[in-house]
Amino acid sequence: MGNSVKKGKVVIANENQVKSLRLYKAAIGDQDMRKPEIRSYKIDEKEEQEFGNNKEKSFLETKIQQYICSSEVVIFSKTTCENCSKVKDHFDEMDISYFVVELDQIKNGQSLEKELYKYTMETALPNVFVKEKLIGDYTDVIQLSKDGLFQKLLESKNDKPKEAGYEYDLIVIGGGSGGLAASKEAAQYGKKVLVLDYVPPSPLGTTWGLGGTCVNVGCIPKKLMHQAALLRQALKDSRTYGWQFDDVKHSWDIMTESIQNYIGSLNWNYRVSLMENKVKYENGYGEFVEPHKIKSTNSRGKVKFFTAEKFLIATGERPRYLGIPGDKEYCITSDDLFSLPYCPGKTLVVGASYVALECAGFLAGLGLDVTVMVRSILLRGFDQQMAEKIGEHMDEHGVKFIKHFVPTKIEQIEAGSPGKLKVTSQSTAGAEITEEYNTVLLAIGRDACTRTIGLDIPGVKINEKTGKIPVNDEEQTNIPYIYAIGDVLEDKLELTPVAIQAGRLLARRLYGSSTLKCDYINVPTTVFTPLEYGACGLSEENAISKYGEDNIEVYHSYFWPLEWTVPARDNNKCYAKVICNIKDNERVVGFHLLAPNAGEITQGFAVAIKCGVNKEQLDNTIGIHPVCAEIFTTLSVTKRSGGNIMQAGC
Ligand code: FAD
Ligand code: NA7
Repeated sequence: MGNSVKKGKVVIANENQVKSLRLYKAAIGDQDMRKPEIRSYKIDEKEEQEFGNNKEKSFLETKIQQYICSSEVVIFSKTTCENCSKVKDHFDEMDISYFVVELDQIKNGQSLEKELYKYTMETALPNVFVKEKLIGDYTDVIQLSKDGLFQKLLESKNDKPKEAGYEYDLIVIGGGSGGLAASKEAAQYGKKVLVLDYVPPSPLGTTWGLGGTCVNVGCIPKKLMHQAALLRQALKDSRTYGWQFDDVKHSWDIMTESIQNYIGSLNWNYRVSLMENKVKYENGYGEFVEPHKIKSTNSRGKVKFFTAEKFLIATGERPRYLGIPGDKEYCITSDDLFSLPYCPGKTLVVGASYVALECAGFLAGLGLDVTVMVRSILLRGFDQQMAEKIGEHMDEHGVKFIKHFVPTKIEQIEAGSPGKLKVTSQSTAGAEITEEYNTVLLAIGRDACTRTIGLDIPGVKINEKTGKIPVNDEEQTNIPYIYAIGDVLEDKLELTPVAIQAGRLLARRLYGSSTLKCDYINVPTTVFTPLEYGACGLSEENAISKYGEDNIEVYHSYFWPLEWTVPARDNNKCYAKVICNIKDNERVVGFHLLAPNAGEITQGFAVAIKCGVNKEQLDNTIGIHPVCAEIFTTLSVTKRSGGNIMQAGC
C-alpha cells in the first residue's frame, strides 16, 4: 500500500449494499470527532454476549459501522497477531488513543472478520481506521507516521455538514428544559438545528405542549398548586391580622384552568422563541434508524427522516408504574394531576420522595384528605434529619402516613369523577390492609425515556438497569458525535436549571470557543413541601462519610418567623443547619433550611457557597432584621455541644 489515505476501499456485493453503503458514507463523512479521553478500550461483556446471540449480517454490518464511528482511531486486531501488537505499541508511544476490536476475544469474531473483509478487502490484520477512513495495516500506519501525515490526519478538521451530506448540524431529541436551551444556544452560533418534541399520552390519555416536564407537568404547575395551598394558610392567618370574611371555598376547576392557561402561554412562547432563533421544530417522536439518521413520527403516524452531524439526547423521564393489578387503569401520576378535570378527593399518594411529598403537601393544603404510603424512608438521598422534620410537620398539619407498606392491588368500586377505588396493601412485615380512596397518585420514581429511541443503532450505551445514559464530563456519550443532557443522565441531578446549564454550555463548547463545563457540585435545590426545604451541598450523612464525624462541625438552630407569631402557629418548627469542614477553615460544605420561602433564601446562600464561604464569614455578615435568613448570621450552637437551640425571642 502507498502512503496516502485510502478512501472508500470497499467491496460491494449487491445493490442494497451499495445503497446502504452510500448512505453510510454520506452519513459519516469527515467528522470533527474529539479525541477520546480513554487511552484505549475494548469490547465489554455485554457486547460480547450480543455477538454470541446474533450472527445476522445486518447486525454485523451495523456493528462494524458503530465501531468505525466510535473513535478517531479504530483498530480491528487479534491478540495473537504480531503486527497488531506492533501497531498498538506504536500508538502508545505516540500517545494516541484508540478503540480496539480484538476479533479473537469476542464470540463470533470470525463472522465479524468476514464481514469486515467486505469493507476493507484486506486479508491481513490489523485494519486501522482513522476518522472513519481505512488507513490499512501496520506498514501503512508506520509509513504515514514517518511522512508526518498521520498526525496531520488526526488534526484535520472538516465540520461542514452539508458537504458531508447532512441536513442539520445538530438534531436535538426532546424539547424540554435541556433540549430547548441547547438548541437555541447552538442556533446562536449560526448552526442549523432541529428539535423534535413529542409527548406520548399517559395511560389515562393526558398529553401536553412544547416545553417538557418542568413547564407542563413538573416545577411550574407544582409550584403554583403549592402557592394555592399556601394561600389557604395565609387566609387562616389573616383573621388574627384583622381580616374578616365568611364562607371561603376553593374551586379545583378554577385553579387548574388558570394554571393550564398560563402553561398554554408558555408553550406558545417556546414555539415563538424557537422560530425567532431559527431553530426548526418538529412535533414528532424521534428514533435513530441509522447512525446519523432519525425517523420522526407525528401523532397521525406521518413519518419524516432527518440527518445530522451531531445529536443531543434530551428526552427526559416519565413516571413509573407499580406493575400491580389496576395501576395503569385506575391510578394517576403527576403527569395527570395538574390538569385533572375534577378535584381528586380523598387521595392516597404512593411513594416518599420529593414529588410524592410535594403533591401530598399541596393536596392536603387545599383541604383534601391525604395519606402517603411509604415503603421505607422519606426523601431518600436528602439529609435524613431534615426529611424527618418535613414528615413531622406534614403529620401535624393533617397528612396521614402509612409506613412500611406497598400497594398490591387497585380495584374500582365506583366509576366517577372522582370514583371510588379499593386499595389493598401489604406491609413489609407481611400484614395486609385495605382502604378506599377517590384517587391514587403514584409517585414512585421516573424512568428515563431511552429504551425506545433506537440508541442501539448508533451504539449509544445505556445503563441496562436504570435506562440512564453515562456521559463524560462534556456530556458526550460513548459515541463521540452523540451527546446527552438532563434527566436521562446517569448519576446527575434531575433539575431544570441543571439541564438548562448543561445544554447551554455544551452548545458553547461545540460551536463556540468555550471550554467551560457544567459544574454539578453544590447545586442548590428546594423541596416545596408545606414547610419548604432548601439545601445546597452535602447532607449531614454524606459530610460525615466524606470528612469523618470528628472533622465536621454542625451549627444549628430552630427559629420562629415573625409573621407566624401573631397567628401563634408552628413555634420553633423552622430549622437552620450549616455543616462546616473543620480542617478547611470551617468552610461550609452543607446548607439546610426549613422555612417559608426556603428556595428564595437558599439561592442567595448558594452563591456564597460557590464562592467558598466559611463560618467566620457568615458570622461577620450583618443580618437583615426581621427575616428568616438572618438566622445564618447568628448560628452559635454546635450539634456536638447538645446546647439549647430553641429561639426564645427576636
Ligand atoms: P424534559 O423536560 O422531561 O423534556 C424531555 C422532552 O422530550 C419531553 O417533552 C418529552 O416528551 C420529549 N421526548 C421524550 N422522548 C422523545 C422522543 N423520542 N422524541 C421526541 N420527543 C421526546 N426541577 C426543578 O428544578 N425544580 C422543581 O421544582 C421541579 N419540580 C418537579 C416536579 C415534578 C412533579 C417533576 C416530575 C419534576 C420536577 N422537576 C423539578 C424536574 C424537572 O422537571 C426536570 O429535571 C427537567 O424537566 C428535565 O429536563 P430535560 O430536558 O432533561 O427533560
Ligand atoms: P424517586 O426519587 O425515584 O423516589 C421514588 C420513591 O418511590 C421513593 O420514596 C421509593 O421508596 C418509592 N418507591 C419506589 N418504588 C416503589 C414501589 N414499588 N412501591 C412503593 N414505593 C416505591 O422518585 P420521585 O418520583 O420522587 O422523583 C423522581 C425524579 O422526578 C426526581 O429526581 C425529579 O427530577 C423528578 P424507597 O425509598 O425506594 O423505598
